[in-house]
Amino acid sequence: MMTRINTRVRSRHRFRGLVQGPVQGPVRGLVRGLAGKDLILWRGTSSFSLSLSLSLSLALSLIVSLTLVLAACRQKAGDAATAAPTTAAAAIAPVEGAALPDSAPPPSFDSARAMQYTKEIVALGPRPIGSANHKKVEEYIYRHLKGDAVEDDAFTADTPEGKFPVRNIIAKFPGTKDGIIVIASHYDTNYPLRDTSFIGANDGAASSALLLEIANQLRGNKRDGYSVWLLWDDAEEAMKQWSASDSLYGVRHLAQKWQDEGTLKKIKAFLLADMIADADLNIEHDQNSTGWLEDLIYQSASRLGYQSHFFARQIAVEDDHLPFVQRGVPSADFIDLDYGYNNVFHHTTQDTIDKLSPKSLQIVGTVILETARGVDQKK
Ligand code: 1BN
Ligand code: ZN
Repeated sequence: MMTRINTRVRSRHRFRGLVQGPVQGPVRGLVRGLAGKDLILWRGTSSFSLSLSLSLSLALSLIVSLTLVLAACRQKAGDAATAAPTTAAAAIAPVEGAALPDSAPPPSFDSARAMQYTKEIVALGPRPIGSANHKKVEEYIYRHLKGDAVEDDAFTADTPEGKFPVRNIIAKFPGTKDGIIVIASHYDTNYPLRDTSFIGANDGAASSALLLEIANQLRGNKRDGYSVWLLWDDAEEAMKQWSASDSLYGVRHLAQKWQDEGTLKKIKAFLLADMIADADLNIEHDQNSTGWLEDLIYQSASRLGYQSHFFARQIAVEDDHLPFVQRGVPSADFIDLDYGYNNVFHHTTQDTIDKLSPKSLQIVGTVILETARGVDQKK
């Protein structure tokens, strides 16, 4: 069964094609074309036609190799370009005091391991709040955080479908600086789709797996910068119809709790990951996120050579960062809401592991960590 839930994206501009078309399309097309031609050339039987075929094949290979090298050079140059591009990216300003030394190595991130975690979470099945599978995912996350400083924020949510237990899980990794960077992902799956095979491979599983891999990178040595708190938040999804009161149950509770406890004012940045593993990765330029943090994200992506996956489109996204934005915490949402043509896989049973790529996990994982380093250095 294919069920589709309404999305709530207000698109202001659409200029995706301008950014991505010239860079990635032609190279892929050429490789596919060559494979087809090769097969035809090798069909000849006489030695003359065979050697002619060989020569043609060699010549063609040479041309194709040269073209590929040129295309790769062009892509590299495009990725590394400092000149103002002709898209939304042109509006991204450098973040004052947040420049990173060029010598700093890129952050480590094991994307194969993150992909394996994604598969394991998906294998547990649909995980709507209140279900046995939901409990299994909680246990799965705890198992991977053995020995870490873990806290939870458990409460009962009053929803249009009744009362449900909700649990936010927080793993705390200390740093040398006074302040906190929160990196978050929801782990529940869509409740209205609970009786379908919807498993949210991209929607909840991949970003939760990404956080588990970030935990692996943080574990063991004190971070040279702010403390990082990893947050697996719960009950992000609406129970019936998305509204301010029917959505984001976990983070709304936690933001209020951290405000009451005085934790909120220590948070230097709240970085949210959601829907980040689509093989065709296009992270949105979210208008609800904090401007300077979005600038820093683009700067970090550029430094790693990944900016072609960022900010081709500007939209305003309602997601788990909202209760923090509303309380004045600098916040940003790493989200790709173009999952399949026109986002057709989002909130459907087609949100499955085959649509995802470890490369996308790598891109988002390292850009998040690079952005955290930029936050550490911001004056
Ligand atoms: C993201 C993943 N969301 C729910 N599951 C929130 C959302 C839905 C954000 C639609 C924008 C559009
Ligand atoms: Zn969802």
